[in-house]
Amino acid sequence: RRPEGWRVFFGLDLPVHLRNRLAVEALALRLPRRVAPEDLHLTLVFLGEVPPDRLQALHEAAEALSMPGFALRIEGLGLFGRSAPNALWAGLAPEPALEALQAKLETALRRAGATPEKRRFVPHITLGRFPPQPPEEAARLERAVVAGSGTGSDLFEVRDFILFRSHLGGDPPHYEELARYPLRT
Ligand code: 2AM
Repeated sequence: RRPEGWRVFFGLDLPVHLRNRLAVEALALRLPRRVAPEDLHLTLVFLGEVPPDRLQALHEAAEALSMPGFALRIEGLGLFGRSAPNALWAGLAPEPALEALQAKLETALRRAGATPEKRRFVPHITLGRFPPQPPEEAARLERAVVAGSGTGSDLFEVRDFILFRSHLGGDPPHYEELARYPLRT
């Protein structure tokens, strides 16, 4: 029997003006389905279902992290789902401090008993998740991604990261902030 768990992940939120800007961009892209502006985020480590009694150890591991703040730049667009895309996202300019935070957090969470899946970290902000699209719509989205890849570059300060609980019950899912961890050395 699968243990009753909370679906949780660690991530970053975005300043409201950038969420609004991305939401407008998502509208202009005419995505099959969009992520609501208040739900836009960048995932650092996805944990999936965690039994509530294991959460405290993960929370303490996150609290013990000591990392400086940094700046990120939203840049470019991308698709997931090679031949039949099922998500469109905004990318981030390469930032070693982000890679370092992600790696340190993942290592700390593993030590605290979590088992995040070992996928390569591709920093992204999902603007839309949708059923795999047929060739014609796939081609349109690919053209939009190419056209949008040089545009929209926004710098923002990352001062903390967040433990989110994901509620799948509704449509769209709702992300609840459980805890926030300041970045400091
Ligand atoms: P996505 O935006 O690319 O879908 C909550 O589901 C967050 O965790 C989303 O940002 C999602 O990424 C991310 N995530 C990473 N791995 C996941 C997985 N295996 N299942 C669901 N969400 C995952």
